Amino acid sequence: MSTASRNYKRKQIRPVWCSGCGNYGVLRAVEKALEELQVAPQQTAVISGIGCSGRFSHYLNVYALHGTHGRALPIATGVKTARPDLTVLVVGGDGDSLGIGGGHLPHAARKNVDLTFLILDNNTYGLTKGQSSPTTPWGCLTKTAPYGSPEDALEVLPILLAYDASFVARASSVQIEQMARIITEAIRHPGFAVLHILTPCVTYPVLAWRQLRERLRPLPEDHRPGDRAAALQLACSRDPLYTGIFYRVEKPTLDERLQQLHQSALRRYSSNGKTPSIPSIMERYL
Ligand SMILES: Cc1ncc(C[n+]2csc(CCOP(=O)(O)OP(=O)(O)O)c2C)c(N)n1
Ligand code: SF4
Repeated sequence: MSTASRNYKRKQIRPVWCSGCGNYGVLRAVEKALEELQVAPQQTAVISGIGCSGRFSHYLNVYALHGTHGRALPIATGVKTARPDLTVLVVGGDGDSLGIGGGHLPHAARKNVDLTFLILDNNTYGLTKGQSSPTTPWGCLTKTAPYGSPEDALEVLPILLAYDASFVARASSVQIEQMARIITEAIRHPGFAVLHILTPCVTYPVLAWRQLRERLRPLPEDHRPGDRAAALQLACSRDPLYTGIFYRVEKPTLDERLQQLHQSALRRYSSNGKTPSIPSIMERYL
C-alpha cells in the first residue's frame, strides 16, 4: 500500500455481489467517508463476518480480515486493543450481527470499544440463499418459511439504545450521500458507533427497494442526539423508518479505561518516584 495513496477502492478484486444488491451502495458510501476523512489506508482495518456482507472486507484498499460467522466484533475488539492507533471498521449482516453474533453486541457497547460497526440489514440470510433472519418481519415468505415467517423481527435500534451504544444511527442504500455523511461521523466518534443500514437483497427479496424508499424519512430537525428517551421513541417507529443519528454521547473508550488501569497499576509498584519496568514487576511473581 502506498503511503501517498488515498484511493480506497481495491481495483484488483471486483465485488461478486448480484447486480442491484444494496451492498454496492454501502461500499461506495464507505469509500466516500474514507476519502472525506483522508485516513491513511495503512492506518485502517476492516473486519467482517460471514455472508454476502462478509465479502465487504475484500473490496477496500486497507488492511482486512474476513473472519468467522458472528465473530467480527470480538476480532475487531482485539485488533483495536492491540493497535489503538488504527481506524477499525466492522461489517456484518443481520444474521451475522444479530443472530449468531448477537451476544457480542452488548459487550462491545458496554466496553465502548472505539469501533465503527456497520450492520448490513437485508432482512434475510443472503449468502445461504434466503432463509429467515432475525430481522425478517412476521408473515414474510422466505425459503425457510414458505407459509410466512411465524416470528417477530428484532427491533435493531431500540436494542442498541437499550445497550447504551454511544453512537446509534440508521441509513439506507437508497441514500448513499446521507449514508456517507453518517459513516464519516461514526468514524469520527470516539467510542462504539453502530450504523444500522437497510440494504435490499434483490435475489431473495424481503425488503423491496420501492417499499423502502416510501417508508424512509429523515429524523426531525429538532431531534437532539443526546436525548436517549427521545431517540428510543423515534427508533420504535416502523412507518416511517427514520434515518440519521439517533443518539450520540461521549464517554471513556475501552482504550482510555485500559490506559488508566495501566497507569494506576504502575503507580502501585512505583517507589521513590521511579516507575519499574513491566518485566521487573513480572519477576516478582516468578
Ligand atoms: C458457524 C456457522 N454457521 C453457519 C454458517 C452458514 N452461514 C454462512 S453465511 C450465513 C448467514 C448470512 O446471513 P447474514 O449475516 O444476514 O448476511 P448476508 O449474507 O445476508 O449478507 C450462514 C448461516 C457458517 N458459515 N458458519
Ligand atoms: S444474494 Fe442478496 S445480499 Fe447476496 S449479493 Fe445477491 S443481492 Fe446481495
